[in-house]
Amino acid sequence: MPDTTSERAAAVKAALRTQSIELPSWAFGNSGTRFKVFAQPGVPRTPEEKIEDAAQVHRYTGIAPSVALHIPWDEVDDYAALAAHAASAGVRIGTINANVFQDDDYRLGSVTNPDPRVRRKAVDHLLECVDVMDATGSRDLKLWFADGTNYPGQDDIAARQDRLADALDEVYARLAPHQRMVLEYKLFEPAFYTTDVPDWGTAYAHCLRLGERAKVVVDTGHHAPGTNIEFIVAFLLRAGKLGAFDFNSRFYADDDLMAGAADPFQLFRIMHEVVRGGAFPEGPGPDGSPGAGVCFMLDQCHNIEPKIPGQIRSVLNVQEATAKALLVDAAALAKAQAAGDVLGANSVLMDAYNTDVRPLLAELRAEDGLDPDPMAAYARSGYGERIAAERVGGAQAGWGA
Ligand code: PSV
Ligand code: MN
Ligand code: MN
Repeated sequence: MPDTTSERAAAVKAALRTQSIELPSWAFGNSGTRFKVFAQPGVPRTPEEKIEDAAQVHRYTGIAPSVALHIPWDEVDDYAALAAHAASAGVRIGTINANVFQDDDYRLGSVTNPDPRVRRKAVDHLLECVDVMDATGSRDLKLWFADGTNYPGQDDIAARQDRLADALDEVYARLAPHQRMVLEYKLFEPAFYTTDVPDWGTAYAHCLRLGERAKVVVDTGHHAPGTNIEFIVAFLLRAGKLGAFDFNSRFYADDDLMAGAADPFQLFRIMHEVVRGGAFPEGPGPDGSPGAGVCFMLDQCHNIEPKIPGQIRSVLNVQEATAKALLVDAAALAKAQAAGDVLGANSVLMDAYNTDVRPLLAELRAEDGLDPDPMAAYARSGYGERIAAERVGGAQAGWGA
C-alpha cells in the first residue's frame, strides 16, 4: 500500500471499484417470522420484478451487479429469457440456490432422508438447478440442507453422512468445468438435535473430498454466539476453500438482519481477513494460482423496513467495512506483529476501523458519476412510490409460501 494519504486513498478507491456484492432475489419479497408476515406495498409479483428491484440497488450503489435466484421461489419457464431480462435491467443472474426444504416429502430430510425415493427426488431437484445454471450462465450452485434430526436415536447419524456424500458426489459430477458447488452450513434449525451440515468443519470435509470446485459458504448468521467467524474465514481462505459469503446480521440466531447493522466491527474483522487472505481485491495467488473467486452475497430479508433501501443500506455497510479493511496499514501491522508489539498491532487495526470512510466513498461515487448519497438518491427517484401504485398483490419471499 502506498505511503502518502492521497496515494493510499487512490489505491483504496481503485480496489473498491472492483467490488461486487450479490443480492438475494428473496430480499425483495414479503417476509416475516413464523408469527407474522407483514405485507409491504409495491413488492414484486414475479421473478422479473424482483430483478428489476435489485437493479435499482445496483443503479444507486454501482456495486451490486448480480442477483441470486432461489429455485423454485423464482421458477420460470424460460431461464435464458430471465437472464436476458436481467441484462436489459442492467444486472445479471448469479448464484442458483437450491431448495429441498419446502415439501412434505422432506419431513425427515432431503438428501439424507432414510427413504431412497425422497433422496432421489431431492437430488433430481439439485440436478435441475444445474440445468438452470446452464441456461442463466451462473457459476455457482449453492446448497443448504435443512436436514437433521430432532430426537436422539431418530436416525443413524453416520449413515446420514454417507447419504449426503452420495448426493453431493452425483451433483458434483454433473457440474460443467466452469461451474462450482458451494456448501452452506448452519448450526441448527429447522432440525434441533442433529444437523447434517452444522459447521464449517463438516462442510470443509465434504468439499475437500469432492474436489477443487467444491467450496464452503460462510453465512454470518449460522454460528453459535461468540464464534470467531473471522478465524473461520482466515482458515478457509488459507486452505483455498472459501467459496462464498451469505452476509447478514444476527443478535440471536439466524436473524437475517441487515449486514453490518448488529456488529459493524465484526464485519470489518471479516473483511480484514478477506483482504489479508488475497480474496479482495481479487487477484492471482502468490504462486500464480487463480484467485479465490469468493462470491460476496447478502442473504437477508427485510421484515419491517422497506426492502430496496434495506438492501442499499446493507451494500453500503459492506462497502464501508471493505474500505476500512483496505486502509489497514499492512506493513505497519506486520512489523508490529513480528516485534510482538501487541498494543501497536492492535492500534494499527483500530486506526483503520476508526477512520470515517464515508467522505472517501462519497468522493468515489462522485468520480464515477453516481450520487454521493445512494439512500437519498433512491428516495428522491420516486421508484418506491411508483411500484407501490403499480403493483398489487406482491409475492411472499418464499418462507411459508
Ligand atoms: C438458511 O437459513 C439460509 O441461510 C440458506 O441460505 C437459505 O437458502 C436461505 O437461508 C434462504 O432461506
Ligand atoms: Mn444463507
Ligand atoms: Mn440462514
